[in-house]
Parts: sequence; structure tokens; C-alpha cells
Amino acid sequence: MEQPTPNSCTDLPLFLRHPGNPILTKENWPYRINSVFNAGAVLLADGDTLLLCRVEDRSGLSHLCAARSANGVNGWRIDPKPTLMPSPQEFPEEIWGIEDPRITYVPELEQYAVAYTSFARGGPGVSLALTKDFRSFERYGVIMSPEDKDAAMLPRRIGGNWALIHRPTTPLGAHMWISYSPDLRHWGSHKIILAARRGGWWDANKIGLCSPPIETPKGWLTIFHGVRQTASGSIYRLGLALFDLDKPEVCLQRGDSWIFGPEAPYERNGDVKDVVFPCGQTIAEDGDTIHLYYGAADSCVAMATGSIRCLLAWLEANSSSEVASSI
Ligand code: BMA
Repeated sequence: MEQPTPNSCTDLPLFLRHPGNPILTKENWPYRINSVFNAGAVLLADGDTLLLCRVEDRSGLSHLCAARSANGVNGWRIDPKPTLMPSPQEFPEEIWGIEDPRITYVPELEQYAVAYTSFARGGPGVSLALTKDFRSFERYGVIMSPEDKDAAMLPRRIGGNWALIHRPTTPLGAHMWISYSPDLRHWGSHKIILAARRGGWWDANKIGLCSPPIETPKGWLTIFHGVRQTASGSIYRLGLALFDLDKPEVCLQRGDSWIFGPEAPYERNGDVKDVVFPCGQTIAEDGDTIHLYYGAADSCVAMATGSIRCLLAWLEANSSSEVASSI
């Protein structure tokens, strides 16, 4: 497999696909499903990688199911039944399923915060659940009303408040916002942090957060997706941005070109063609190597490896003069 070298740091590709991709498919599943994709990821205290996968069953609706592995690549132990099912009697906003979880470990709470899309008649919204073990969950219900998705919490309070990055769709477009809360239930101080560009750009009109931002000494390193509409459908690609550590609504750098897009056959073909859609990553013991987990073509889960140092170096060298945090 092609390996990154120090002097390739500012060149693409910044992420290398694992040769065993796709690492999870519906054939691996212990029960009958249509597809498995868009997985949140976390490194557990016992060293296992846990993926909380979006699983679409053969009704077309999605639920979440956990898979654990010692090396984060193979030997997955998949929960024999769905781990988190929609619960529409108590939470009517989940009537058409739950999707695309992003996991953040919150040391102050000693719990994982799972932000996911809840889908109902009003459209997709953002829901939150807390868990210690990915077996029982405390649901907080909808925290961002429709239409909103692509959300993740930051792992610590900013200026005394919790922070959530999310992507409401408004008449002005689909841009990334941040909101703050004293208690995880009441959210306000909404601010736009990154706007979709316009015209022919790869990230025109619609962008959204991918995996939760990574805290680095230079700022919150953030992977986002841009959606290009074409005559034959949408293309989901990935870009990079850096936000201020203490004021995460301030974008410090934004890369002009995309850094990763659908190229492999399992990314180009599937239920929805030309989609790479990361919802999580783990960082290796060296503190630098990123294992990025992404849904491919809404059909399977794949993994690619990158380096925090290289992503930051590339951003520094390829950042736009116009960070476009206003619309
Ligand atoms: C987005 C989300 C993702 C999906 C992608 C491509 O809007 O719904 O779950 O992977 O579209 O279909």
C-alpha cells in the first residue's frame, strides 16, 4: 500500500484507502439488512474500535448497530440485534428512522455523546443521546428542529457552554453553524461558521460536518463534505477547515480544493453513487495517525488513513484567502 512520506505532506492524496476496503458490508451482518454505511467511530478504553453504524433494513428505514474490533479493520464483533432502534412512540421525530451518528467522548460527563439524524414528517432533525457503554442510552430527543443534520458535539465546554456544530437548511442555503447550551437541552447563540460557496465550486450550495472536529494545538481540524450537483446526480467529496480553539465560530483556514472524493468502485457504485461520507475517526497511539471511517455509496463502510500533521501542513499551504464564513 502506498504510504505517506514526510515530503509528500502537502501533496494529495492526504488519505490512503485501506487495501481491505470495504471493511464492513451487509454480508457481514448477523441479521438481514439492505446496507450498512455512515458509521460514528470511537476508540474504547479497552483498546477496541467501536463503530456505531447506520444500518438500513429492508423496510428502507435506518437504525444504529455497534460493531467492535481489536484492530479497527477486521475481526468485527457485531451486535446480534440492532443497538439503537427508532423509538417513535416516545420520540415521534424518529418515526422514519435514525441515521448518521457522530460520537464525541465528553470527559466531564464521563459519557459518549451521540448526535444523530432523526427523520420524520417534518424532515430530518438533530437528536442527542448519551451513553457509557453503547448498550443503554439516555435520549435527549430533538435538540435542533428540522431541517437540520450533520451534527457533532465538541468534547468540552467553550466559555462555560457546550457546543454543537450542525447543518440547518434555510432559504439561504445549507451551511455549517455552531450553537451553544448550558445543559445540552436548551440551545442558542447560533452562529454560522462555514458557508457553502456558490457557482461552480465543488462545495457550492451544500456543505456539512463529517466526523467530529479534532482538537490540535493550531485549532479544531475539521473535515466537511461538499455536494456538487451534476446532470447525473450529486458528488459528495471532502474538504478541510480549521477553527479557533477558544472561539470555534471563527474559521482560520479553509482549503480550496477537495482532499478526498469517490474514486474506488465501492465509492462510485451502490445505492447512491459517488458518495464518501465519514461520520467518525479514531486517532492512533502516536497521536497523529487518523483512521477515517466513511460510508461509501450509501452501501458499505470503508476506512482511509491520514496524518494530522500532514492535514495541517496541507491546509497551511492551500488555504483560501477568503474563508467564506459569511453568506
Ligand atoms: C446525505 C445524508 C447521508 C447520505 C448522503 C448521500 O444527505 O442523507 O446519510 O449518505 O446524503 O445519500
